[in-house]
Amino acid sequence: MKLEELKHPGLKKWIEEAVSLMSPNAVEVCDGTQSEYDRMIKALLDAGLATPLNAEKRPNCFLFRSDPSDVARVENRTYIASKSQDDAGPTNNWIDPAELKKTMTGLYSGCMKGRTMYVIPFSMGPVGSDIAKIGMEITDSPYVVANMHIMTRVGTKVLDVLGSDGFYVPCFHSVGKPLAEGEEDNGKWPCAPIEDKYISHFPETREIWSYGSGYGGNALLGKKCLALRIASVLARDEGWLAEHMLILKITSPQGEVKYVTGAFPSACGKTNLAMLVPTLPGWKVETVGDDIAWMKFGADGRLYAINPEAGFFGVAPGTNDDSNKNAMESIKKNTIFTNCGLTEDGDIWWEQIGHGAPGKEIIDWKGQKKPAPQTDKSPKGEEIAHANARFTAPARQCPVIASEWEDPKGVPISAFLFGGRRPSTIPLVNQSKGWIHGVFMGSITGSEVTAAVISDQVGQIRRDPFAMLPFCGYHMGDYFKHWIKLGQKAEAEGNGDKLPKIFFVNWFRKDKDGKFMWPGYSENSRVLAWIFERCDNKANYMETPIGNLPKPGAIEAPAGISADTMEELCSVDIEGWKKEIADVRQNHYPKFGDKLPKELYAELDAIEKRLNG
Ligand code: SAT
Ligand code: MN
Repeated sequence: MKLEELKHPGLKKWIEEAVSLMSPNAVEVCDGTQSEYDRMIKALLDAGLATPLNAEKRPNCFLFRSDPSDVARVENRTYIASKSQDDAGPTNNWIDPAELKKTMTGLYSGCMKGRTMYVIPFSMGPVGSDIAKIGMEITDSPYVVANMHIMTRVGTKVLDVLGSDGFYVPCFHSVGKPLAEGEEDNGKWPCAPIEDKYISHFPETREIWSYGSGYGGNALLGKKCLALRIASVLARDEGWLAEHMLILKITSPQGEVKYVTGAFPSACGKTNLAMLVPTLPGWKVETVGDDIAWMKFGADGRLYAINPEAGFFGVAPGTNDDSNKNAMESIKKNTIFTNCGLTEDGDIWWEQIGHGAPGKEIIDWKGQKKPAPQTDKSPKGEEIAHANARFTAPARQCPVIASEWEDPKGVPISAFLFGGRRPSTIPLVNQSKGWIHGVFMGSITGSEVTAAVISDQVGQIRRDPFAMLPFCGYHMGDYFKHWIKLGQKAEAEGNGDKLPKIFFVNWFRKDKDGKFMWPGYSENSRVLAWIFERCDNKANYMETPIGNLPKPGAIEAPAGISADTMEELCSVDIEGWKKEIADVRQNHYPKFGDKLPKELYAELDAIEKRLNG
């Protein structure tokens, strides 16, 4: 589509300004069609950046290898440039917006020479949904266009909803590698050196400016940048919630349906939980979303959620038929793979894929030939796939995608789950005593640091409140306050009983020998069933100082788990909790200074008193 055909004068002007700043060879407005997708892939094949996979094994699938300096989100180059530093808060990187725009305008100047500028009109959420938002991403990367086709809804239908004066979030993206006359990418992933990479957010003007990276959340700007960092600010201002949460549909043996969302820090198996295959007879679990939930109150006082995304951008290593059969099914066709291994028979491979690689040799994520692994493991430091290798797959290909996953009005939420990797202290499941106690649970969410992460912090809890620490576009203390206020408002309006119930879960308890006490994965369905029934005030529970826990026998033990283990998983570790409270008081809450809501300190005091009482 041509620039002249656009019906939105503001949009046209914005694009024209970008063209004069970035100097591309050509400009294309994306229409979102299959032929456009195919054209992007063709351009990437011609540039030597894409490898087609075996068309019989993985039809319409392509493998990419990024630059070793460009393999993940770069948190230390990610900025929240609000006018006042205090609005960004202590947990975000801040630069004055005027200064940052000056620096980045310098970088953007002529940055698309030798390349085509693509303008991607995209909708986060079903096109035209009241909860959805429109973004416009200007990019010089056909890889980004192809990924955005899968991850969001792209094209002319979005422009139709936008009309001549609709609101959109303007997003600039450039890989930061202009091409000289006659120069081509020639198989080399284009990006800028780390010190020139910027992933910038301007909350007041609702803008995103990204430069220098072509990878994942740095470049696919609908995901973490728009759907979380900018959307969290919109949600604060407009009275809704933009959360880093999966969305599940649960059906009981009686055919009753409930929807729950859940926030978990990275590496807690969120995508696996989103696609769980229940072991509990008669129960059914289906997927609405695996990463992000946008939630608004409906006229009936209930909270409705949509998945703003249209695809999965999942971590490949560790995904196999046991850990996530439904993800394995979702990536059988029409999928983009990035930084995976390439087998002799033209298929992808990664660590813990569930089998060795066929033939004699394999090509690793850096493009080097290595001996084909006989098992699905590799020695540390010699991985074939990068640890953050990804698949980009359409959500509609998931065998357990819920039929209503694209319902524009969203699905009514009955429960929120919060959880992390906690080898001690935190029970298997714990229902909050009320809304603010639930906000407290969200605020202390975190995982214990293992030797694999940061050596000098092993054993400490790395808190990731609401799993939003890298994704909240404003001060986290104000974010807690926003959560508290939403609950208070619902209660004041007489809708307190319609608020989702809040639960703290922990699949990762270990015994004294360091062995996991709970099998996790499919067996988590037992916990989901208890939660489901608690939402109707059913299922046996006991009141404790830390919340409502399942009574012994309320959750039937999975095969091989003793009654004693179940009891330990569902009991209060008084001494452990006293330490937890002290850690929150001394090391966690003070980080947020004056903005930490007093209601949360009161909650801390109340729990401590009950533990001592
Ligand atoms: O690269 S993404 O930000 O999209 C994925 C992630 O880091 O969670
Ligand atoms: Mn995520």
